[in-house]
Amino acid sequence: MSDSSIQQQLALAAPFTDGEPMETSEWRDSLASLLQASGPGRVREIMDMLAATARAPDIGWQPAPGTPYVNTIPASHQPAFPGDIGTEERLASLMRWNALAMVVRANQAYGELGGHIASYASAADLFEVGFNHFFRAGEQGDLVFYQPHSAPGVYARAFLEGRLEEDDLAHYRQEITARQRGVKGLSSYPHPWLMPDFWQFPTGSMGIGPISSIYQARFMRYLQHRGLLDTSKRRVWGVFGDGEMDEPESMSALTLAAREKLDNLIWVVNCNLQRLDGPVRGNGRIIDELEALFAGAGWRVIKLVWGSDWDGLFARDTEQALTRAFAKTVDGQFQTFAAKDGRYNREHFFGQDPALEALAQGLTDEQIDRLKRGGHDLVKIHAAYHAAMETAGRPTVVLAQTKKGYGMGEAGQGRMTTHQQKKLERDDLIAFRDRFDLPLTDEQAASLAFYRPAHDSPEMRYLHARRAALGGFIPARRTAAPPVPVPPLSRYAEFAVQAGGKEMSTTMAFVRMLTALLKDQHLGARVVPIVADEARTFGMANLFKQVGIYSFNGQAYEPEDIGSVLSYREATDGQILEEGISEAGAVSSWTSAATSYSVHGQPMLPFYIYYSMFGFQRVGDLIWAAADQRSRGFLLGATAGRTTLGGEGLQHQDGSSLVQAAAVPNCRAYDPCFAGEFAVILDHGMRQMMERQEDVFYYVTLMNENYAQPSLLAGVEGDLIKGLYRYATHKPENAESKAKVRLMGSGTILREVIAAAELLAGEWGVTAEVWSATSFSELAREARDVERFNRLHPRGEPRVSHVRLCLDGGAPVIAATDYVRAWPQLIASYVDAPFTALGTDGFGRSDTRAALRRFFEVDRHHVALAALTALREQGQVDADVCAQAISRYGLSVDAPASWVA
Ligand SMILES: Cc1ncc(C[n+]2csc(CCOP(=O)(O)OP(=O)(O)O)c2C)c(N)n1
Repeated sequence: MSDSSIQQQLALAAPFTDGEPMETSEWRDSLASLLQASGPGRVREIMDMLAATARAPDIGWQPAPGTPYVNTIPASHQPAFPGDIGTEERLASLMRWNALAMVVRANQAYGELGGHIASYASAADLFEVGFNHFFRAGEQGDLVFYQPHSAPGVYARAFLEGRLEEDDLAHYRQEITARQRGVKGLSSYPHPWLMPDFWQFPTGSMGIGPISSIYQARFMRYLQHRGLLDTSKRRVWGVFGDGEMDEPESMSALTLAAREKLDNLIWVVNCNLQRLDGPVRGNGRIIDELEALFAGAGWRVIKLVWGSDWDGLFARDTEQALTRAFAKTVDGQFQTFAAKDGRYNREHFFGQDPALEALAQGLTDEQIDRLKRGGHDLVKIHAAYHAAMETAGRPTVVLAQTKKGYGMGEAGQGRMTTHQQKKLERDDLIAFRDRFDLPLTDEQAASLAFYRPAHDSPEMRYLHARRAALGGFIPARRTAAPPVPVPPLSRYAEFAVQAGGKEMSTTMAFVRMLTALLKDQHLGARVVPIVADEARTFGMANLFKQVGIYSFNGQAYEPEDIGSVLSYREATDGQILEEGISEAGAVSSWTSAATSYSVHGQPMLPFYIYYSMFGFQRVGDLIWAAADQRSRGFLLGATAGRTTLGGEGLQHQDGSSLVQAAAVPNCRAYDPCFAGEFAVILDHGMRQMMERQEDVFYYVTLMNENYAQPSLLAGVEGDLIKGLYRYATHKPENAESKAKVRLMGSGTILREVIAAAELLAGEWGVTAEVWSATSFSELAREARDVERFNRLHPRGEPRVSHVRLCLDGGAPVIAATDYVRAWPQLIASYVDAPFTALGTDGFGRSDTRAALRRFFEVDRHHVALAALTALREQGQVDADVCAQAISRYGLSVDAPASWVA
């Protein structure tokens, strides 16, 4: 270490002056000589020893959580830059230009399209160093999560790489028009659903990218430890915003990443100090705050604050005036410095102290203006990434200081409004051209011409050579994976299909099927059971011992229940992902497994089972992102329904997850009542996803209510999958009346519906058909298609939906479920008969199942009354009959409705 470097390190303590300066100085000197004589290792030893002493209770010393506002990697420790800086800077400038041109063009043409310039302007160099030196492509490549608002820059690079054409760029944010014109069209943000060959991970919703990246890194370890795939050389990179770090999801798994020693994970936080409205921490320093947070969570933190041209200033700054000034400057002020010119910076930053003034003396205003922040300096960025790659045993975060809207000059750099700046005037465009020395005429700049150098130009040869060395282009998404054979139902679900009246809950049936599937020769190893601290609730404790709980470091303790057959077993090759009380984490794990077919070419079949209330309602946006990512797997909403989960009450009883699931285009949602129905859905789903490779996933509810399970009726499988099949017809014995109703139910309420049909036939002389509605959303989806087809083909043979086919004729339909009425009402407009929906609208509460069903008016008596009422409205029964039913069944007519009570 050089003398000046030692001085620099030691002087970081310089601001701490005290009443005994001589003594302090002696301490500092002795540390300096120790450093010089014995090196940093010895200094660390001595400091550890002193720290241990000073932490004694009667001294009570605690280390300050942060380090000064300077680069973690000193100039003296930087590796040589392995590339051609000039070429890389020129390429970066071209990407900046094309990205900007893409956004401004789109908004000149259609002001409503939106788009962002300033985010990528700040992140361009962070990306470029990654693309030129670190992000590896191919089967053994890295996984990269891109800051969403920087998407234009990623497209601009793909354009230079020859993967996108001018026409594609010209259709940024115009996917529909583009397709009509036979060009690609570029999605606003990374969306695998919209660009399935390109984007791998959706990051448009802040916080989803960060948490997903952690669980992806963890899932790579899981694949490795289970012997399924060698992922040891691969890394997960995430480039995120400093504002984005405010999201709870961004933060929630930091300790997991450190605990599991995920040194395959590198985050780069683009600290441009601004978010959408203004500064991220105007009155503080976000980099320092994040440093303390990440370091506390166990990450390696690399601060990348200042660029190379500050090195000389630091070297000359013997009084540490810079460090002191930074310690006093808050981000709101740093932002103002970014927005203002060199002269302002000279006056207001360097002018605050004679020592600083002296430092700036040799610099012109122009040079001061061009002093780079760390995140805009390729050499410094490379040094930080290089150090991150060398880090063993923990994840790394690079906190890179940048300027938002870098290079946008007056039009945007550091401006409060820069996030949404989408239009630039002619002068601004020409100034940008000059700022980045772009090979464009005034007219080309003003008309926003895209620019791609000739194929054999040095820049293009360089760009291609770099990517070739790193395995090819990224982002790139693989769409196909090897199919995996699914065993016949009879092998794992015969007990459910031929249940013969045996009592069990559908949850128990699922666990039994899962246990059997785990033993299947082909599929078994690919099954990933996932829980968020509820395995025992769902009767899955037997799996702990059978397949083990994944733990990167095995089991370092003797479990209390070691002798038991259900013993708690953690193992490096454990198969269950036990995520603790983090639904966000569990669903992120699920997504990692559910996209493994694409991300790793390894199809996996995840089953995440959870309290249904804590699914779509709690982590709906993560599920939406999983859908965008074309996930394949099963989400199992257990303890589902609002009257089935008796005593748990308001925050546990779920009445709406199915409605939310219905709104996810590639989610197939089912609410089966019987174990045999569940088995058919499971079989169908597995074949669709694992064999036929369709990009769908399943949400299926499971109940904890035990009841007699009938055998599956013969031949109903097809209709059951469509969402509706006839289960039974109850006819009155001596039927005089021709009155007929169709009763429909799903989940456990089907049993009340069956009982209501018996009442109607037995007590009221009404013929009642019972229909098991396994999926209102599938019925509605198909009916919607049919309706649309008929509308668009007025002369064609009209099609008939499954709902219509099942429910032809005018007999009233009564649908009752354990969910809000909106769930059965999904099909209301496709039914050609009077339609009554009963449901559990309102807040849940604790009571017995019977009391709850009475309260929500979904019990057999209310179903029967609803049927009689529908017949009354058709003039088939008298009002007296309904009144009699109310009185016979003791139904309260004054109680407030469940949705107001
Ligand atoms: C969950 C969510 N909330 C809000 C937004 C809207 N939004 C988009 S970008 C942005 C600010 C991003 O700031 P930062 O993370 O600092 O990134 P920068 O663009 O400054 O680099 C906001 C609030 C979003 N995309 N996702």
